[in-house]
Amino acid sequence: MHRVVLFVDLDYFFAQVEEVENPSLRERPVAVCVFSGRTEDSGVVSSANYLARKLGVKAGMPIKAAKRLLPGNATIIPARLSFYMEKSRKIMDILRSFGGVLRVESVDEAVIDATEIVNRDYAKAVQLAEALKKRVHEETGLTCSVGIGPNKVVAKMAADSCKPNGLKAVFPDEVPSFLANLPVKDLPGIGAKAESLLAEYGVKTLSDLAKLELDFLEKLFGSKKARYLYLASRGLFDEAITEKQPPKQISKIITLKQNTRDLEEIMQALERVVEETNVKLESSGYFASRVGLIAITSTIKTVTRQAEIKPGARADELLRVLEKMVKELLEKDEKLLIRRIGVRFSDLQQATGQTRLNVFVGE
Ligand code: TTP
Ligand code: MG
Ligand code: MG
Repeated sequence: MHRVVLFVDLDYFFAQVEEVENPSLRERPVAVCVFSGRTEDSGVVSSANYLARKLGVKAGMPIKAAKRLLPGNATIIPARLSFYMEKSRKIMDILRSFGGVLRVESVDEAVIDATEIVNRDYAKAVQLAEALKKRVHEETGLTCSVGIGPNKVVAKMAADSCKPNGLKAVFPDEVPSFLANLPVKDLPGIGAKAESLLAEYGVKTLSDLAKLELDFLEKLFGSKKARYLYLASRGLFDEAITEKQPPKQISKIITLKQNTRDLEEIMQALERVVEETNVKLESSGYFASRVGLIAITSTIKTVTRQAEIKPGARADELLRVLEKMVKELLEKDEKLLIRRIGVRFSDLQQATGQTRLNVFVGE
C-alpha cells in the first residue's frame, strides 16, 4: 500500500520575503546575504531571486563574487534571520492546521504524511496541496512549490521539478518514468563528489544508477549510502515521517591547515565555523544563550571555554567573544599549538512563539 507524502518548499524563501515586504524589488535582481562583519564584504549569499539567479548568483557564493555578477540596479540585502524564522513558523502553523504528520525539514521545507487525511487518494492530495498553497499565499504573500509522491524522496524531487510556484504529483505507477531520465545529481544526497564518481563509470541518469548492483554501490559509497542509493534510484527509499526532537546543542569543529598559535589564522578558521553554525542555528528556529570554544591541541588535549551570550547574537559579536577566549588560552600557555578549532552553541531555546519547531541538524 502506498503512502501519500507532500513535500513543501518555499520559493527563493529569504529573497521572496524581502520582495513581499518591498514589492519594488520584484523588478530587480535581489541577493539576501549573511555578512560576517570581518571586512565590509565578507560573507555569503543565502538566497537569490530568479532575476539574480539568471545572472549566475547562487546560495553559498561569496558576496564579493555575487557583486561582480550583479548590475547596478541589483539589491543586496543583509539577511534578517529572525524575521524569516517568524515567517517560517507562521507557514508551518498554516501547514500543520491541515492535519497529517508534519516534519519541519528546514526553515523553508516541510514534509507531510497525508496518507490518512486523504485516505490514500492522490486526487484528494492534489486538492490538499492546492489548498495549502492558496492559504500560504493568502496569509503571507509567499509562493511555494509542492511535490506529492509515495515517499519523501520522490515528493521532494517532484517539488524541485516544478519550481517556482508549482505543484507536481507523481502517482505511484508514474514513479519509474518520472525518475528514469533525471540526472543523478537531482537525487537528494548526491553532491558534486558522488556525481563525478558515478560519471567515471558512465552513470549519468537515475536509470543508469538503478542498474548498478548493491555490491558495487557498497564498494563506492559504503553500506548505508549504498542502500539509500539502491532504493532511492528506484523510487523505493521509504522511511516513516515523524516529528523530530529539538536539539540540545549545535557544534562544529575543523582541522587547521597546520598546528598553530597564530591568532589571525585561528580567527579566520573560527569565522568560517561561526558563519556556518550560526546560519544553521538560526534557520533551525532556535537561539543559543551560550557559546563554547573547543580547541584541540597538538598534543591531542581538548580545551574548552564557555560564555553566556545574548540570544541571537550576530557573527561579529560571537567572534569577539571567541577571540577573547583564544587570546586567553594562548597567553596562559606559551607553548600551546592548536590543531583543531570549533564552536558549540548550547542552552538552546525556541526563538519565539509556542510552536515546536523541529530541526534538520546533525544528520
Ligand atoms: P532553499 O530552499 O535551498 O533555497 P531557496 O528557498 O532560496 O530557493 P528555492 O526556490 O530553490 O527553494 O533554502 C531555503 C532558505 O535557506 C534560503 O532562502 C536561504 C537559506 N539558505 C542559506 O542561508 N544558505 C544556503 O546555502 C542555502 C541553500 C539556503
Ligand atoms: Mg526554498
Ligand atoms: Mg528549502
